This record gives sequence, C-alpha cells and structure tokens, in this order.
Amino acid sequence: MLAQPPPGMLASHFMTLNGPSPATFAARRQRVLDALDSAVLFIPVTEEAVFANDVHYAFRPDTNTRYLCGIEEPASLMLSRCGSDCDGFSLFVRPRSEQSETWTGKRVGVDGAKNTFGADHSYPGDVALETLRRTLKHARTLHYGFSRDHNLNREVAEMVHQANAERPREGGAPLVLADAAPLLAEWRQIKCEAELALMRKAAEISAQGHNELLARAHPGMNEYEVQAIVEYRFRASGCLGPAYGTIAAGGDRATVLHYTRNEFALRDGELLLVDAGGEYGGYCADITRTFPVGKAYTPAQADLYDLVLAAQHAAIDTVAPGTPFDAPHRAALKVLTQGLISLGILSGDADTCIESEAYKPYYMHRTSHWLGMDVHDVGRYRNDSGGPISLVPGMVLTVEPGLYFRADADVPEHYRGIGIRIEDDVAVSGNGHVVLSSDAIKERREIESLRARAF
Ligand SMILES: [Mn+2]
Repeated sequence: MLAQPPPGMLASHFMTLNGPSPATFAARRQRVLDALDSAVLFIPVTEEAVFANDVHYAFRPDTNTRYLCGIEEPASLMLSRCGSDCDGFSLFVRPRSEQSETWTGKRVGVDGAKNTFGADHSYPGDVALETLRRTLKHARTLHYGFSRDHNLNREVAEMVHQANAERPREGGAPLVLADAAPLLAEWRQIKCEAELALMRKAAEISAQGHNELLARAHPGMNEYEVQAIVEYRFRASGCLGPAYGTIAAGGDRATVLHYTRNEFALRDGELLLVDAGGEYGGYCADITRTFPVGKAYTPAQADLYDLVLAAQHAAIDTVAPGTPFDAPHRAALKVLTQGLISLGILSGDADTCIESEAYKPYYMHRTSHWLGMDVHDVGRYRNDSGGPISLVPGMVLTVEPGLYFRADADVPEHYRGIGIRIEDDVAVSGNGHVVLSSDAIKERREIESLRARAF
C-alpha cells in the first residue's frame, strides 16, 4: 500500500505550476454548475501522445479540464446537476501504482483527487464512461467535450442515442447532445484580473527573452541556439516551457509563416525573425520581433521594418472596448498597402489595392487572434449575422502585421528574401488597451543601438 501524500502539501505536484488558486478553480466550476439545468458536462481524458515506442511527449492536459481544475495528469472531468448520485464535481484519474510511479512519478490517485482538487466524487479513469452512462439517465442535456479520439466521440454519441431509445419506455424528456466547447469558450474569452496578471507575467518573461537576444545573437550562431536562449529565459523565470513551437528564422526562412526547423546558421546582412512566447501558470505569451543579425538594418530592410512597425502602431491604437474585432486588421492593411504603393511594390490607390487584395502575396495572414490558455485561444470572432464581434474589457488579442517577400517574389531585388513580423499581446481595458508585451524592444533606433553594443 502506498502512503497517501499529506493533504495539500503536494498539491503543486499535480496542479499547473504557478497557476490560479484553488478558489479560482472552485469559482469557475460553480459558474458552470449554476448554468447546468438538468445537464451534465463531461470532458474525456486526453491520453499521453507517443513520441516513440514507450516514450511519450510532455503531457499537456485538455485546456478546458485545466481551466476547470488545473490537473496536470490524464483525467476525465464531469460536472453534473441533474439529481443523480454523482451531482457536483467528479474526477476520473489514474489509480496509484507503485510500479508506474517508480517510472513516471507520483499520481494524485482516486483519494488524492478529493483533497487536492476539491472533487465531490472521484473514481478510477476506467469507470468514466460507465459512470457517465448512469448519470445520463437523469439528464436533459450532455455538454460533451469532443475529443481528438474519434472512437471515443462515436461511443459517447452512441450512448446518447441508446439513452434516447430507452426513454419512450422509461419516461423522461429526450437527451440532447451538445458541444461543451462553446459554453466554456464564452467564459475563457473574457479574462479576470487574476488571469490578466498571469498573462502579464508570461509576456514580461517572454519580452525579456527577446531583449536578451538583441545582446547575444551574432553571425554564425545557429537558429537552434537562438531558440535555446529565449527558451532558457522562459524556463529560468518560472515558465514550464514555450507556449508553442518557437520560430527562429534567419534570412528568407522568415517568409515561411510557421517555420520551426530552426537548424540553419545566421548570416550577417540578413534579418532574424523570432516568434516565441512562454507559458506561465497555464497562460500564453506570443511575441515576434525581427532584427538584424549584424549591427544595422540595410536601407531596404529598414524601409520594410518601419512600414510594418507603423502598421502595428496603427493597429494597436484601434484596440478599445466597443471596437469591432477586425479594426486592427483594417488599420494595419491600410498602412501596409499605402506603404507598398510608396515603395513601388504595388501600384494604384490604397483602397483599390485593399479591395482587390493586391497585398495578399506579401501579407497573407490576419493581424490578430485571441490569446489565453491556448496560444490560438478559444472565442468567437464573428456574431450570428457574420459581422465582427465587438471588443470588451478582458479580451486579449495579438496584433501582428508582417510582410513576406520570398526569394523568388516579383518585387525589386533588394526586397527579396525578407520576412518581417512584429507581434505584441494586447489586453482590452476599461477605456482602451494595455500592451502586455510592451517590455519587448521594437523601435528601430533602439534595436540598432543595442545591436551596435552587442559587437
Ligand atoms: Mn501569434
């Protein structure tokens, strides 16, 4: 028999490092329970992903499970309010095992789940579906967290079908199967003060990592060393790791939007684009900076850098409560398109170029996405009639215009092979916005003076 960990003492062992307080998780669950009217919310376990043979990738829990209790090991979660014997908060966890724990570390266990996570009921993971089936007999609605495991999704859908097949005989209204994701997305989209504090911390640490690169990058350094430097800063400052795959792209690799190979040497005269952010307490930062591998931007690089930075300033300026979500994108497009015309890359007038999407070969992505517990966070972008939703305080979005000229792009030669993106994390405040990542240096003169000092 394994000794039970002292209650509370080892909570951090099983919960998100530096994450929200137990009271925050309890409040979130209460909010869901209050919204459940004869309904059940069930989020199935996320299994560990195999790296090779019996070696696994670092485990990342389902984000909604993490949002509702902060458990950092494979577990299914149920919140029920339908008059069944397991109403309230149930966790289905891996049972403790001397053999397994010798290899992969302590498990919270069935008994520990109650103490550590405040579960009303806890069970071994393998009875999760059977318990759900029993609970559904009393429910009107199942809010189900659809999984990447399609067989599991089919099994749950079949379970709902079976329940409805029996109801004409047994009585009770039909059971409705609903996706749990939109229900939770609506709440996750608006961050409370405690969440914003974690996001600010993630952004501050990440900004410091970017700033350190300005002092340390040099010609001949490899992209993977750049990655190691920023990720060292994330981890040395309390992040468990990067929030997504770090992009360290020298030269024309910067024109590959999701370049992640990071395996080439940096060359003098080229730019280095670094898109990297840490995850702190379960919340993400997402910052991109683009600076010269040598001391200064070439004139062509400076033209494009100043243009992207002007577009970013214009886009950030639009962020305020009541503003449509796509206002930053439209502001960035206007500046970028006008600039591309001035530089002789596009011709005609800006409105026509925007209308015809003439800019699109060089700016092919949107300017913003939601940011939160996931780097491309949940939340709607459009309302029911298809228009952009309005920003409200507590939303956090990236603002990340860029310009990308592939080595074979149909532009003047001195612009070819240049990719630039500048990305910050912006929280909508009561009367405007706060740039969470404002510590990351981006003014060109400041970058060049730091680069000059680096050599
Ligand atoms: Mn981004």
